[in-house]
Amino acid sequence: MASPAPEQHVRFNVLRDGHARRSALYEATRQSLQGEVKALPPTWLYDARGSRMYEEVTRLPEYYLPHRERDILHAHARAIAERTPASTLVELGPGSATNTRLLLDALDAAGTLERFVALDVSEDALRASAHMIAEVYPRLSVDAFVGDFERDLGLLPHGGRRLIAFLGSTIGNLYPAKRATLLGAVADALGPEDGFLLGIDLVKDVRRLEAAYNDSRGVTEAFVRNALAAVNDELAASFDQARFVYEPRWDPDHEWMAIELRARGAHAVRIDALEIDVAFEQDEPLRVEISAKFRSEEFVREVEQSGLRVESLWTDHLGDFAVALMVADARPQANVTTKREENDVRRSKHL
Ligand code: AVI
Repeated sequence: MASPAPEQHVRFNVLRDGHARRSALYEATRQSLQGEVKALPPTWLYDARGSRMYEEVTRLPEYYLPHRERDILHAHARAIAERTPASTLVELGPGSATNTRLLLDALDAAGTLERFVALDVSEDALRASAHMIAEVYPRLSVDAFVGDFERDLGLLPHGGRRLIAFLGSTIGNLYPAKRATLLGAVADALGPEDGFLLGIDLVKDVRRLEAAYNDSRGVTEAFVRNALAAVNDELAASFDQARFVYEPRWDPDHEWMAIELRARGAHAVRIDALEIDVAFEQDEPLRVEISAKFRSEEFVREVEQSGLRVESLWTDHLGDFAVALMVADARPQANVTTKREENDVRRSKHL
């Protein structure tokens, strides 16, 4: 019998109406541009064009993250499927879901897999990946949710044994306080038999880190600059690309890449839809995102304070990247703060 057309077993759900999502983004944009360090919410990076550009980033040789994560999943997906014989794989922010397929293959081979649930802000990327998965795994039921993993985790379907995956070190794009909130929300959402699989990028040689965000072909720069183009298009803003220099830099105090554009000359940007003018001084940065890098031991302490317990943590042969398999910790939580967290909280209070 021919396999059913993908449309028959992909269900799309929009968790917040478009209007509410847009107004929350606009308000966040206003606040971020008026903060001590001017910033844009990273959501602007992932419009339809930006999501396509990001796929190109993930194929760059300098951008080692997805390649190293793939190595780890190649080596350990089977062990993951054995330890968490999930009937549902939930993926937060799957993008093109390339590495996800290694998990789906392993769970499929283990014979437990029935359902794939994906949650992503980018509707276009989500549609493409959900249909791709439905086509490659015709026996799976696929539920795609357009939403925000920072807010909508509790709205995802429960039931059966779930493996929640958050790959690609996307967690590094959250500031420490939001990271703690997300980890706590995951811990709350996990049932006693569920697992949580998290990909994290590790601290390493600064030159390699900076090259990963400043590739020789300028693909990453174009991806980041697209955030300005998206704001110009949607909010009738006057960002002039020529008046900003792309400048991703390693921040050793916070141990994150600060991905910024620096103003070339003092000037003001008008944002008609928000009815604001944003004045930039000469060399003032506009932050588009951060990408935190982790140290394994501190990371384990950090997640333990969020109510999770690390069962396994695998790294690739170069020690570039790690994948951690966690479960909800049934024990009461100790209230210990690591040195790095104290620093993060102190230094990023204004953010
Ligand atoms: C999505 N995220 C994990 C990427 C990162 O590495 O932080 C976003 C990115 N920005 C520039 N290059 C990649």
